Amino acid sequence: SHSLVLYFHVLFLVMGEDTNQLRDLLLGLCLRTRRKSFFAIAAKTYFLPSSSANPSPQCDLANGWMTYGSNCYKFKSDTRKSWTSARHDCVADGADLVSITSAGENQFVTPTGISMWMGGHDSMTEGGWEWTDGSPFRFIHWNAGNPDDYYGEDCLSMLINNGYWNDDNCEYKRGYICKRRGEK
Ligand SMILES: [Ca+2]
Ligand SMILES: [Ca+2]
Repeated sequence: SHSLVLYFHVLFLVMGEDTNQLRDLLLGLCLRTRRKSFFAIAAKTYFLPSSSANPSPQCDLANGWMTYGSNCYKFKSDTRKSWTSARHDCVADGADLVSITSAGENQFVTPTGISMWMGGHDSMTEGGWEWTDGSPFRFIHWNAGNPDDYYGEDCLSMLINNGYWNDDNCEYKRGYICKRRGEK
């Protein structure tokens, strides 16, 4: 796979410093192909933690953002998107899909109406779960029997009411939760 690495190295140089764009491209390729290891090599080489830092010190409450701890959250329960489209919408809003790092945070975001997408995925390496915003994947809250990779489920959704997690079909259209860091 030396030629593959060389190919992405050239691509990296061509795209200059826009590593976010390259990371999204690689993530998209991992989601669309079964040959994960093929693209994971390049992805791991250039996959930098994404920057969802919020330069503003407060959450934009007037536009539907909510505050929990030092972060801002927006619940998109009126629209349905695939995991990739949902993530793009969060990124366009200066955020990322939500990451969960504590039981309190999990409880805060637990939906009541419909299942919601979160930022967890194992599309790079099967079973290697990670958050799109680069948070450590330490706190876990799997529903019984999951993750089961049922027909290749690689994207993380949260079940209604109990807040347990399901590895889910990335193409399903669901509501979603965006999060951005609200520190000064
Ligand atoms: Ca999986
Ligand atoms: Ca599952």
